[in-house]
Amino acid sequence: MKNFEERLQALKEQQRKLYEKENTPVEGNGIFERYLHPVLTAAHAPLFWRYDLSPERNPYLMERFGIHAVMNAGAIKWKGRYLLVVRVEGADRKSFFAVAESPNGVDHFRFWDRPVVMPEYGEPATNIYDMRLTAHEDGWIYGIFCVERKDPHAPAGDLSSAVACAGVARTRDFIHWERLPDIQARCQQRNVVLHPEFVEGKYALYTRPQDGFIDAGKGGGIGWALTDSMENALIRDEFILNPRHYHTVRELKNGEGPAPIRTSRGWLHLAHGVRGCASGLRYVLYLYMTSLEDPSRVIAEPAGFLMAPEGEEYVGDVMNVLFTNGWIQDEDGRVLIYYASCDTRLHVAESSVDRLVDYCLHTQADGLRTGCSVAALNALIDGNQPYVTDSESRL
Ligand code: M1P
Repeated sequence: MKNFEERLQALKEQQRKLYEKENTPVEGNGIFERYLHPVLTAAHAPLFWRYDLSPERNPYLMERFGIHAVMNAGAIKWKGRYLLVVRVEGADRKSFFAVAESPNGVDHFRFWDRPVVMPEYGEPATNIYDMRLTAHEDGWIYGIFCVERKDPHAPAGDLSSAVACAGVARTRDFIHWERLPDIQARCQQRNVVLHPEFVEGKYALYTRPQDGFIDAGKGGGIGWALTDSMENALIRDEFILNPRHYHTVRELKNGEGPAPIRTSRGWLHLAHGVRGCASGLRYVLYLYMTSLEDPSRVIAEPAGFLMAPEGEEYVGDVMNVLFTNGWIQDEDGRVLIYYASCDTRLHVAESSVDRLVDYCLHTQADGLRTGCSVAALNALIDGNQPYVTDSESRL
């Protein structure tokens, strides 16, 4: 084994290379381009988070605080800076938030020196995760995130059942967070997202009501609720705007991703859908649009998924999972989609508002049965006949 100083130099060199690594887009399907490398991994956590750097206290230069995974990040462009509020998971399985910053949104992400110290509300949380950021027209930047505690009513010996609710905090600098009361609701809530504008003079929330235990497949789709205040947010009258559906990518559950993007044709929404299969749950990402006049009314939804795991994205802590809760729209219309694979690492894909709107408005909707899918394919082939005239063009 190398001595302390040799190990430290080797670790620093490794870290330097990681931070300097450039990312490049990979030509894709026309809708978006994935970038070659993950934007953040557990290895991006600074050495001074993981190691006690004192040769006296830590002569073997051992890791003293294991960082296991980085994933599901809220995202925002703030004062020209690309910021992610990342879910960081330690070796102890607890998640916390930490801000990572990049000059361009696709590489050179570095964590800020310290993790977010999120004030508690009520009984201290066992775990917090998956923050959705919203720069609201009221002037605050809100973060809504999942707060989990052990179910106090779980039978003796059941150490898995949890109670989840939506925690709320707001900030103006991403360092100081004002914790507001958790959102009150008639049932458990996860994947709650704040709409960026007032609707009928109220705050509007995308919700995911969960009757019964979390992960039991009883999540009721993506819901919609209005609340008078975020200082005491209450989900009372709620309806489902984007339900689950048999034999679709969101058969088992779904949840809103980041806050929607306003476009000239409607609100653009990114979400995740979950279905069961022989290898467990499969999480994919999908898009839909709602009306500008009524953001709770769906006006377009392409069939199937926008993104599903590919290559190394299949492999990790929780296999077969893509998840997103952050995207950034640049002034020129570029859209950066931050997505995690297998609850392990964070990636980016690039598209544009124009392309995503085109995809939503011109991709066939799910006909919900196989005959409709074949009819849609045949319509595409019919339209292509003038272009497939010889063997060269019939590729
Ligand atoms: O493990 C996959 C995801 O599972 C949960 O998401 P949801 O409630 O939408 O199914 C969350 O724990 C999420 O963080 C995680 O990525």
